[in-house]
Amino acid sequence: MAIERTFSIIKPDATKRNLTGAINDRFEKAGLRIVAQKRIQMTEAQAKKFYEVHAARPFYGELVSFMISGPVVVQVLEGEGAVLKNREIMGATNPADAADGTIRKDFAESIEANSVHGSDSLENAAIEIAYFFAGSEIVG
Ligand code: IDP
Ligand code: MG
Repeated sequence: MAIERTFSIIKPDATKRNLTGAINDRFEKAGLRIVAQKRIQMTEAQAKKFYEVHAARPFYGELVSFMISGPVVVQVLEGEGAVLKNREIMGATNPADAADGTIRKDFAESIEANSVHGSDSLENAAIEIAYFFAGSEIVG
């Protein structure tokens, strides 16, 4: 498999509980390299645009409020098959369905406050990375 880059967010529920390092440890132990990272307070406009694909879903408004309820850590992860690998490390959206040893199984509070975001395709990864990072901020 090829070396890929994927986009990751450590969500407000996790930054609030001081889990940034514990989550990053999962990525690094699985062979993903953090090639860009910054802690930011997302604006409402940024969160709305980022989750625009879910605009018609009943949870959209609450999701946007949650994502701006505290700081997040946005990241670029690089490695062999990084997009799929990160989805595996994260686990299922609902922590109740997530496999043992995944980030969401071990850390998520609920289906909404589920600790991490990860791109679902290589195409979306490129779009999401460009939304938060300049090329010069990514150092492989
Ligand atoms: P994903 O993060 O596993 O890719 P998506 O279906 O893309 O899951 O949903 C985006 C985010 O929206 C989820 O990570 C979660 O925070 C939130 N979310 C998804 N489904 C629900 C729901 O049924 N209720 C509340 N929040 C949800
Ligand atoms: Mg998704």
